[in-house]
Amino acid sequence: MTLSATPLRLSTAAATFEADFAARLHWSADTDAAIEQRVADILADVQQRGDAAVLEYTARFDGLQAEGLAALELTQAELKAAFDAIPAVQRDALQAAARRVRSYHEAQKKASGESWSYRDEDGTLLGQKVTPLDRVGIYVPGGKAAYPSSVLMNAIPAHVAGVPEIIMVVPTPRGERNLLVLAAAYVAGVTRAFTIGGAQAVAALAYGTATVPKVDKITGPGNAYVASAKKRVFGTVGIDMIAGPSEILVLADGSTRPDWVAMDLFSQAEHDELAQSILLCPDAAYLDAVQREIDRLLPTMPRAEIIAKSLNGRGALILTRSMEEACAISNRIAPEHLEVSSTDPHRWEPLLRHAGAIFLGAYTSESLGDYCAGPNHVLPTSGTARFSSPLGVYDFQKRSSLIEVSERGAESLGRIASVLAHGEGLQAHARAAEMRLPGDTA
Ligand code: HSO
Ligand code: ZN
Repeated sequence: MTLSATPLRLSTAAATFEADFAARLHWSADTDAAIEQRVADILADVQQRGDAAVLEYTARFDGLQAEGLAALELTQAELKAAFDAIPAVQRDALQAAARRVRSYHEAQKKASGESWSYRDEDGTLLGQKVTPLDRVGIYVPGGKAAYPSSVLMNAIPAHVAGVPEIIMVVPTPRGERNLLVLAAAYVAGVTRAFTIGGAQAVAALAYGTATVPKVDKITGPGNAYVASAKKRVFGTVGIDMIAGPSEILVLADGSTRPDWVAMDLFSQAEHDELAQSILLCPDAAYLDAVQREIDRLLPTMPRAEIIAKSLNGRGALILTRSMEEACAISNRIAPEHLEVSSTDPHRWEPLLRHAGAIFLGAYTSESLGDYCAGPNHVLPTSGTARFSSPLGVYDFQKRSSLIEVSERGAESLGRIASVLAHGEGLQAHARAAEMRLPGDTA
């Protein structure tokens, strides 16, 4: 059987458009009750038995045995050795990517991650103090989704935020290490690393064990077990988002080479059979041209099977009546990645409100953003870009309000607070404010 990939063809002018569009966008992120139960058991077990439980699960699930959990820690020397062992081109590429990702996040910190304060007319000081988290855990998947680039994208913003301790966990089945992942950990400034994974690693980070220190927040993608574990430990620790399958939406005015666009659609489709690639364009002939490139290029792809499943199951080529309408549909989808493949991307950008990352112009392939442009590649998926943002320095910081009331402020604020406190029936609150008023004698 020869593979083919034929994304659904839709036209906004068709009467059935709304129904077809809704059916194509819909997917189920249903959690499996059996997985939920097993994860709950693993978490409880690690919480109770600590190191011993983590060791047992690691032996059972990853086929990795050790005398004690300490033996599963990678030393800084081992991370450095991994870096030294990879080819020089890879070392250089990792470092070049890390430099750009660092600069971007430093700019992000400057723009919105610094403390601030002001004094009001009574001389009262009001402000916000920004502090980094003390210790964070970064989950790095093993197996088919072991991405060194994701190590950079999680660890660098934490580092830039000023987090002093970054603990990485990475499942390492049968002890076979992924050198590029370890090298990325070295480049990104990971503090400690353990070759453990799954729900047991999330539990170790959330609760702490004799060997694995308890962290304040866990970030990073993982399989269904990891996602379920992260949801369950939320509250005990902070977590980042729970990422769904990758998505790309290309808004095209028909001016970009169709093979470029076809390959960009492939680039997210190759992540996952459930990934979603959508092309919106007001020119039907251009959609035909991209389909021809899909047909021509697919057989050349090592991951053709995943790409075909993704495009056939969730892909769409949508003919719109205008670029304006294409922008409106893009906003409804709120894609993780949005490419504006146009000769005039700045004309359309102001119309685009909901997207994890917006890539402007024909040269801005989404894949450059995945690796090295600088912005983070951990982005909101499944329409959550309507209300959430890329992973950033701000995810590794928290804010404390600062208040210093002057003597005059105690008077003006005290009168307001006293009235409201009495209204709430809270006498101690009222008196605390009143006692600081001039002439209070009671
Ligand atoms: N596109 C993925 C990130 C990634 N791509 C890692 C390649 N490596 C996030 O949606
Ligand atoms: Zn990608």
